[in-house]
Amino acid sequence: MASQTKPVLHGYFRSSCSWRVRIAFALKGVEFDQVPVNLIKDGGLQLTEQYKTLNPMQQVPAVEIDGITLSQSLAVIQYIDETRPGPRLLPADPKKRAQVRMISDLIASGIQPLQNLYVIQKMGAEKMQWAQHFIDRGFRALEPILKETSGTYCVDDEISMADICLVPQVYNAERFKVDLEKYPTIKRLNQTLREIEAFRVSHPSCQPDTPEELRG
Ligand SMILES: N[C@@H](CCC(=O)N[C@@H](CS)C(=O)NCC(=O)O)C(=O)O
Repeated sequence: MASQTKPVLHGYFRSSCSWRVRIAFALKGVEFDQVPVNLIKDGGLQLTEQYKTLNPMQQVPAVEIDGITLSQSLAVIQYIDETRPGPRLLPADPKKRAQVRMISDLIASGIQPLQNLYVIQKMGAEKMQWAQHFIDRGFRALEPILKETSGTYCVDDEISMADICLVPQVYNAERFKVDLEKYPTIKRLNQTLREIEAFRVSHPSCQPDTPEELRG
């Protein structure tokens, strides 16, 4: 049962996993509060003992919602979908639903963890090449899958959790200077999705903790 209290997102403006959750809230029209967790300041506030009580993995996001605390953005998105009215984020059709999960997992398990801050910090001077390599590897797999499953959006013509995962991952790819021209379907879907209000209001450039110089 959805409580009257607003959910609280503990996140970081530039974290792709926090952005996923912000998009899901926006698509469903759910108001929420944000508590910034600066992943860089003082070595990373996600590593403090205090934050560890919210998410023992010491990563963002963590979401306080309906009396529970959830981490893992895909679990959060699915909980929001199951408890809030508004457009469904997973299709009713089992085949399409499986395709949405397949694409979401490919990004959330197969790409993002390999270019996450904690991992690339261990790579020293090679961190750019490392991140590019694993994003490229994932996008090479994602491109033919999306060519097959997409309509206007990742799976057919309904916005879903797959789209919620795709756009923040493309943002990361751009940060790490991956050449998107090699991935025309990914590029097309990203361009279409970026025009949608829920993706725009949740963008890293306009969050409460976005530094002045990165605002736009
Ligand atoms: N599977 C997790 C991954 C969370 C994650 O990797 N969060 C990143 C930001 S996108 C993080 O907190 N990184 C901090 C660190 O690596 O120390 C999810 O989907 O929520």
